[in-house]
Amino acid sequence: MNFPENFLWGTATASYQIEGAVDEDGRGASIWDTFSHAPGNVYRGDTGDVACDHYHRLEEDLDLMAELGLQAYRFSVAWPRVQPDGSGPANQKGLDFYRRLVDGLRERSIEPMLTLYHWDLPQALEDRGGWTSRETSERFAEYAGLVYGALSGTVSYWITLNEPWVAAWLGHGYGVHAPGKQDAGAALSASHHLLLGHGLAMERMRSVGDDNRLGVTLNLHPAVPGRDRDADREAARRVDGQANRLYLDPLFRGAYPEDVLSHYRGLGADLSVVRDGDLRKISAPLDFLGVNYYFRHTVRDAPEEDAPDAPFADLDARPIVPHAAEKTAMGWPVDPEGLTEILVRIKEEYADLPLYVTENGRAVHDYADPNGEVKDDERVSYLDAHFRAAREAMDRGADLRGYMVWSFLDNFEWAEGYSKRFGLVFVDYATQKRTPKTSARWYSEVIRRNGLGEPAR
Ligand code: IFM
Repeated sequence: MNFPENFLWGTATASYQIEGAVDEDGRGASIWDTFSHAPGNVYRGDTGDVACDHYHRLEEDLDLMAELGLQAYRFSVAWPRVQPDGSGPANQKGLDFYRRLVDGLRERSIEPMLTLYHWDLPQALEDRGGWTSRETSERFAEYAGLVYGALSGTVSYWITLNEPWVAAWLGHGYGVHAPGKQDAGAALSASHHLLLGHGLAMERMRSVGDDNRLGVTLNLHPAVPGRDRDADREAARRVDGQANRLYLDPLFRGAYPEDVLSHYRGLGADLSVVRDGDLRKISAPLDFLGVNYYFRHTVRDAPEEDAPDAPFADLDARPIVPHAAEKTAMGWPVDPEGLTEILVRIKEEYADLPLYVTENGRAVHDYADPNGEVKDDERVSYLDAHFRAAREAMDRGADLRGYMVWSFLDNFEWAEGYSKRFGLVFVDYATQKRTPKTSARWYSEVIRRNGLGEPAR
């Protein structure tokens, strides 16, 4: 099974999850520094203070990427390295780090794909209302302009936001991510201001006139009823509304889905922060859409559900994981067909534009065996099945141009700390030794052949 000649194979990471060096070279505090240091928020009290120490091990990590034959690398810029308190002139040392990263990638013929926001908001902006405040959208555009001014000549792929649903709802609705709020109104307002920040940043970057490709990354999940009942079908529609359409509709149709707004109005939460002209900016044309895919939501109607930290409880819905499903170490069901569905849906219902899988991968209970090897056959078969599902979507007309496996390295998995490993490369956090897993060697071969052999079992 082959892929088109220019198909881009790579991996992805994010700043707070790998960099460490949180107090160096003028970096300011982010909401994840604050959140992870507050007791009870992260498994075992883990923080990103050191993480994979990538900030100090840049050359070694770049060499490893080259050795594995990666063609692309998606990373994120830490806003508080560039603007320690979220506004004003750039901190040159912060920009220098990303300049070294990008130059190092180019020297090794690896295409950089840059994400401007992967959740590490400067704490100083949070103190002024964070994403519930319109000012943060404006500051984000200013920050985007600074990074673009410094790197637009060497980076061709620009992603404004990573997974605005997660930042808005896990951060402000259900409180399991920074900044830890549990308030549907705050989640709606954060959603809008994130999208507005995207629109303003796009405008700012477009005005420079460089011939780069600009897009945004959404986490998308098909939502299906758990049982053959109208109540479950309705619950799946509500989940689809909040998880998918609340982002796809404004980006591609310039409007918020009325059924979602009406549900939240019933709970006393609204989108009154929207101003005239915002949706026009949000729906400005994209050069590509980044899709992060992990699993499908199988949903039951659950009117009695009221745990404030349970995603979708406010929709009277509960996602279930079918008993028979294969599950990852996160407890997420393995469901490659969902990737085909979501890629085809974008083309059929929204727009026929270039797509990139900007994240996909699985957590495994990895360990180094007595010979020092990490044999993650489950990850190999997971990726093999998902690459085939992506190829199927292409055969059905989706314009998929590339695939970034999550993740290059094991890293800080947010509220799960270091307990969950997603990397192609194993990280021994005590020594920072990197060991490519079986999946890393297998992926190198996929890239070299630009295709797959017999299905992995
Ligand atoms: O680790 C995260 C990443 O930061 C965003 N997408 C999902 C990954 C796995 O949970």
